[in-house]
Amino acid sequence: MPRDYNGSATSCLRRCAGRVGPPVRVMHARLCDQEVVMSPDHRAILDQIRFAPEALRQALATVPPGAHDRSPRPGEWSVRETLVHMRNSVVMVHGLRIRRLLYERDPVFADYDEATYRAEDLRRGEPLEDLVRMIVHEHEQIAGLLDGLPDDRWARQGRHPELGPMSVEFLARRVAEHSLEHTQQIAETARAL
Ligand code: NI
Repeated sequence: MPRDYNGSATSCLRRCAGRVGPPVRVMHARLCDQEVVMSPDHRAILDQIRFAPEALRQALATVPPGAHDRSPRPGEWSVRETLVHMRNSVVMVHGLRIRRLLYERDPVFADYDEATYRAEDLRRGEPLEDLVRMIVHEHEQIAGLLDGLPDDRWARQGRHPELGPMSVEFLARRVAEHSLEHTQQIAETARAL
C-alpha cells in the first residue's frame, strides 16, 4: 500500500491523532499494517515540538503576577506581546505552511505582515489564557501531523516569493526553534520585570 497522505494513511493518522510518544508508532503500524520509519533527526524535531508547551508553561510561571503587559525595557516586548507573536507565527505561518505542504503540491506561500497582525491583536486584548491555549494546541496539532510522516514527505517543498524554498523539515525545525527563542525571551523578560 503506498503511503500517501491523500489515501488511507490519512484516516489512519487521524485515528492516531492525540496520542503521544511511542504508542503512536505502534498504533499507527498496527492500523496501517506497515511500519513507518522516521529518521532520528525528524524524531528529535518532533520531540522538541512536543516539549515546547511545557517549556513555555515553565517560563510563564516565573512572570510576576499582573506583569504580563509590562515592557522590561523601553522598546522591548511585554510577555503578552511575545505570546501574540508566538501564536500568530505558529498558527498563521508555520502551521499553515506545513499543512499546505501536506495537502498541496508546490504551494506558493503568502507573505505575512507580522507587525500589523501583532498590533491588531494587541488592540483586541485577548485573554492571556486563550493565547497560551492556542499556542499549546497548535504545537500539539503540528506534532500530530508530523508523527509517522515518512521521511520523503519531510522533504516536500513550497516557495515563498522573497524567502525562497521551504520544506516541511525546515518549517518543523522553525516551529521548535522559534518557540524556544521566544520562551527564553519570556524567561528573560520575567527576570527583568
Ligand atoms: Ni519571532
